[in-house]
Amino acid sequence: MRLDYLTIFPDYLAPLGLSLPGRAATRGLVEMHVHDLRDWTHDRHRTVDDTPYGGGAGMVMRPEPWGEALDDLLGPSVGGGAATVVVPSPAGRPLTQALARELATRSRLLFACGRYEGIDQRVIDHARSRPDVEEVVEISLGDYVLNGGEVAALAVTEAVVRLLPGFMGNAASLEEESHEQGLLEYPVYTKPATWRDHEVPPVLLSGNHAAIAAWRHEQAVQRTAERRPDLLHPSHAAGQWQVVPAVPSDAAELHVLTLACWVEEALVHDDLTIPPLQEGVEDAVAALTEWDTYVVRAGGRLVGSVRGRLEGTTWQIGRLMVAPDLRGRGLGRVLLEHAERVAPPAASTYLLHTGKGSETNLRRYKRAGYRIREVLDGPSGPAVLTKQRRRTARG
Ligand code: JD8
Repeated sequence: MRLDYLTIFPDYLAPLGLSLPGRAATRGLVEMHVHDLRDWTHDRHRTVDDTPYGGGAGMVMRPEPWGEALDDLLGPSVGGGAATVVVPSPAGRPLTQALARELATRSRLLFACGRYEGIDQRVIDHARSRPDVEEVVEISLGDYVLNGGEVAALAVTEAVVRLLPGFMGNAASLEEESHEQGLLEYPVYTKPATWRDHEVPPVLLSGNHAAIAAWRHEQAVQRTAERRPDLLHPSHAAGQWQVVPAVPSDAAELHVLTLACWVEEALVHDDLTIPPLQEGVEDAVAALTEWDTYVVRAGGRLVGSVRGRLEGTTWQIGRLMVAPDLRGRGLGRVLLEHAERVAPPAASTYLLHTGKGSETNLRRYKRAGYRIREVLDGPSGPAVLTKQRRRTARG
């Protein structure tokens, strides 16, 4: 990923050379270039600001230096493809983990760090019209006023670069993070077990991973309820997703959710031929007679589903889907565990498919014990994954 920064205070961005972004640059994951906007002025005083039309306090940043800088930095001489122009602004979209994940998919980010009362609006309007600009994203760090965009540029850089593939040693740890799960962090502890008469919660010393996971989830939900109830979704509060057998009247919503979930897969693989996108509502109705299908509703909305059918001794699990806005809350894991649990006694192997390029899905299935058995040769594969069924006391 290429990162460019336009600012009148280049030294303010010196931290980019340190710790996380610095390491990413050393490892060739990113290349960062800081530019002084005054280099695109032509008067003796290198003027970048002027008085606001319509009057009022303060000064506004002149459009011309920005225009010339964009011409140079986005021109063919620099290359690197179309850029996403990130404009920190108190009037911007709040920076969230979801937005950071989105920006981490871009090949090039160009940060326009404003000062004074802000940048002449025509610079943003002009940037939006440029063919070498993929998108202009105005971002806010939060509902408080800073004096410029540099701090936000540093924060966005850190939130994005740490998500780049290959950066965080084990990507799995990213998944567990708060905001990824839509919950706040649970409390963490390290040695000594007793410190200044403060004990570490005994469950953490128990070695019982299921109990530790349950305690941590409970702590995360509790903290979120206390500090950020706005993040809590009814399902978190309930802590229980209700997985129930599908009924014929679910078919239409199942069809809509299928399209919503597989359009992403089709885009990843540039393959609109994948079966879920070739089906209509009538196919969803028919499938309910061929597959044991289960759904989850939240707030009356069908937000998740999975299905299974027996082929010999193989329990085929399919169409595991979670509404895009509810990803990262553990519903996918609940649906997969349910699909495995309801497999008939004759089933000794679980089998499922996913796009060969669907990194997140592949990672999740591998973490659930699945292994890639083969990759079919379609545009999106798919990858075929299997897992041997472990017999529990209940068989
Ligand atoms: C960019 C100029 C200063 C802002 C007059 C103070 C972000 N969360 C955030 N708060 N403030 C900013 C931010 C502030 C900026 C600029 C971002 C460029 N200023 C202006 C308007 C009021 N002064 C921000 N991200």
